[in-house]
Amino acid sequence: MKFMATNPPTRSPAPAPHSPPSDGAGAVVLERRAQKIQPPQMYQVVMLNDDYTPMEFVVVVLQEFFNKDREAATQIMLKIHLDGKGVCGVYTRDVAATKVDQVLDAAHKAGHPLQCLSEPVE
Ligand code: TYC
Repeated sequence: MKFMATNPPTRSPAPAPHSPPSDGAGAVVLERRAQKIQPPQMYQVVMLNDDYTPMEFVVVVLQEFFNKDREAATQIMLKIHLDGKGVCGVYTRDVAATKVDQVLDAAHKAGHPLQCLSEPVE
């Protein structure tokens, strides 16, 4: 028996384990695959009440960092004032963390004890 490096293959090679299926005539058929990605975990920025931060400062913070109009900002501020805490907005993790930093920084610079935090949304 003679083996030559130039011998043509007698049958087509087996498809690679993860190559798309072929119809045998050279056409490739792509299978529909189930989507595997999940939406990102969202985080809510929660602001806490205190006895010292002026209401007006909280309203301005809600307008400036959470893009609320004056009416919505006032409603959220009053909810926090009455309930002890309230949600300012819902964001992806890094955006929520940035909002918290911005609020704490602005409050610190203005000499107010305003606190806020971010937490995963259920
Ligand atoms: N309780 C504050 C006051 O009476 C107002 C306030 C509202 C403070 C919301 C913080 O997150 C807050 N001046």
